[in-house]
Amino acid sequence: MIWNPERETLKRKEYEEIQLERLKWTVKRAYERVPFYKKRFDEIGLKPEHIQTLKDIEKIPYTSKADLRENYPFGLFAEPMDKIVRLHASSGTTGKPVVFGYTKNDMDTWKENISRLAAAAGVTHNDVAQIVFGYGMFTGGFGLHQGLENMGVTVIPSSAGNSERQLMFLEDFGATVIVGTPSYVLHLAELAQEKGLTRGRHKLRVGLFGGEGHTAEMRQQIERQWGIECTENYGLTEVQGPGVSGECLEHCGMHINEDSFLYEIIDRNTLQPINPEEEGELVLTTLTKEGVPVLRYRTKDITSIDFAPCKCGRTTARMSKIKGRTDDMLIIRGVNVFPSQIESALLGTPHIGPHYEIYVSRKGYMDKLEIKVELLDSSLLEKYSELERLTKMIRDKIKSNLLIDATITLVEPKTLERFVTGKAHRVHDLRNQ
Ligand code: DLL
Repeated sequence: MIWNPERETLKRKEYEEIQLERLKWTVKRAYERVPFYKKRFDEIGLKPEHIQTLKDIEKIPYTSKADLRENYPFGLFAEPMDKIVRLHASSGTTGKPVVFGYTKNDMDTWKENISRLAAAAGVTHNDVAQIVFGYGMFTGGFGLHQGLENMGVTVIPSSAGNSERQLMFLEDFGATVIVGTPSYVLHLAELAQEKGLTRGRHKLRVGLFGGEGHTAEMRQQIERQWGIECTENYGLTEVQGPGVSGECLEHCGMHINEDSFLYEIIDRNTLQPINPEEEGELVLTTLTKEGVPVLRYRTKDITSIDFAPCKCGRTTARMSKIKGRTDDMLIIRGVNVFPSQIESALLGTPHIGPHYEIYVSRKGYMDKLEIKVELLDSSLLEKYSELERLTKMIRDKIKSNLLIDATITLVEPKTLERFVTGKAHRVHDLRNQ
């Protein structure tokens, strides 16, 4: 079902008209109300009136995470605090986080955007959704919560962690939809299997994933284990949280809420805008945000845009699966490697589970890549020749897909870390320590 046919099935020209009108509105407000943007514009002699076409957005300087951080806590707010009804903060690992405020209208738009992506995933008001995203300053829990409740879905706000209790709710409350990071839903699937919580005892049918990437292989594994169909959605705290885009059941990219976000794709090296159908870094501009408008934010996420019509009937442009973040890309002996490429190469290999850790270290001038992979069955550890064969198979696969030699270490089942409260952290780059 299309949640808002009036807004999700427009002609390209109609989207562009809405975008231009809202872009002008956003730029004017940002210039007049946020000293950071005024200063940026004034430095290069740019005035809001200079933005007359969508392409004119290229005149505006990019905004980076550092710019946002420097304005901690409320420097970027375009509304006084009495108009702000909610605060969220980005999950900064170093230094100060970045704080975002939402007005009542921002909250309504957010709900609408989430309802659209959940409807695209086949969720209806008859569903019972268990949200295993963390609540709190992270936008995942509350973001999905509001949008699902807006649709009339019964929401179980169980948050992340306390996995045994999660499974009890899941079974006893009859959840039909599970909402969370793929890594945590995978962990719950394993635990469910251990506890004999199989189909019949649970009613799950849909998984709504987001907050981190996962490969097609990882998704298949989770779908098989739970017996569900999954879609993913994308977003980031800086421009709203979840709700920027979401996949429909055709599984051919994530439909962008084009009336809320303007997207550009830029070349990772030259930082110049490129044809959005080519792969590059996603840059986003908010089109409706009152609390904290954000102009040309460099997301660091690598994707491309598809304008071809989708069989689902929506006409919104689609983002391809995020290949990785520019700052997660590893350069190993001069070769660019995204962790998602390693995951793709690993999963689908017999005898190994979906858990792995990547270690990159340096000996002298030489980079070393080690991949720890969990075996599905520990009895294999006693069969030396089979272990050797499996190790070689994985090494060869990595070599042929990524052109790098890796050391493969097979470890006992359930010995690698599980990610029960937040996003998965599988890459350890030890070179700069
Ligand atoms: O993760 C917002 C969100 C919550 C989106 C729940 C979807 C569902 P942040 O914590 O600010 O916000 O992290 C944003 O997470 O720049 C991407 O690198 C990554 N990310 C989010 N969704 C996806 C996805 C939320 N579907 C950062 N695929 C983004 C890949 C994703 N990466």
